[in-house]
Amino acid sequence: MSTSPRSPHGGTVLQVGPLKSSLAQILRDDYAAYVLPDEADGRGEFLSTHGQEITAVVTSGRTGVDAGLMSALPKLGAIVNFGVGYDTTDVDAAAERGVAVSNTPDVLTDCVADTAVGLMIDVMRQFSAADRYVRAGRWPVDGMYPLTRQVSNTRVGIIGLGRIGSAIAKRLIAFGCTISYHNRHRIDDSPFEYVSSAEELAGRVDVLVVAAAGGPGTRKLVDRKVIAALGVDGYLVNIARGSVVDEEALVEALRAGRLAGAGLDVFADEPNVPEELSAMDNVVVLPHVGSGTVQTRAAMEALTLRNLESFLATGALVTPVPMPAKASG
Ligand code: 8YV
Repeated sequence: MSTSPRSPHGGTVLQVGPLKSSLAQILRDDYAAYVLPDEADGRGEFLSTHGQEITAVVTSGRTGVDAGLMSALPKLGAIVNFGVGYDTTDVDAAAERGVAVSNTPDVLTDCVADTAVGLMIDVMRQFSAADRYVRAGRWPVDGMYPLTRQVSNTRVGIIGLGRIGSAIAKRLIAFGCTISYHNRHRIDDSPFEYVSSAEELAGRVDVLVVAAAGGPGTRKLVDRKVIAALGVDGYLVNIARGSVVDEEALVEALRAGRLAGAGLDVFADEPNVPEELSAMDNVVVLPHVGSGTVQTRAAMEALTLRNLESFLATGALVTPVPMPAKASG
């Protein structure tokens, strides 16, 4: 079995899960990266033959690296994640093994914030539904489209006032919106009102925007009670992770008319979207396109490669994620 570096940049690289095609090609052509087979049989054979060689993995938030895969890669030093969210990677297991993890922050903030505002306008003004109305030839037959809800000057609550949450707030300030937020911690120098629970925040606003990181700490943070507090005139916008919202409770509330509408870029079981959501005109469903522009994806690709190259050359990542402290003993 070969243990000498396979990549001309040093180390041996493994691609885990599908990646942007130009990135996958660079990994293959310039880094001589292996690709982890999808099917269980091929994967087992690949790992027993090559698992010992791998020093760096490149993956995305869609796939990630779990503890089982990490244990089959004993020389792994870094997991380089394409995307800001890395909830599909087991960071506790990575910390235990001394494996560093990087993501692609900042470069996608503007596009994801644009998407949140776009979803908010779309769901409140019903542009997608009104577009369908025109295309279905209903305007000359049924007359003017029903009136919708004003976006400017509304009260918006943001769950997760990090980079993306703050960029959403900045945009909505220009719309005259009043911003308040809920976060793990109060942000000392924030100009916005901090609300200590998601439920209380939901009860105070017209629109609740979810911008919190996914993972076990935020699982179903927007639960039945939060949705009930948002109420019949409230709108939910989610550009974070489907796991942050109790999707079943959301569908039930929308079906019963207990929520005015929802704008969703992310879902609990992507790419599967509950049929009921797709059928409602007061719901806008997008196929997880938050960062999906040519410019932003190119910047994400470049930052992913900078992290990989830096790790292979120096052992340090450019944009490492904060790691949990190693369990003692
Ligand atoms: C990406 C995202 O589409 O960055 C993230 O966390 O959700 C999106 O920007 C996705 O992770 C790429 O696979």
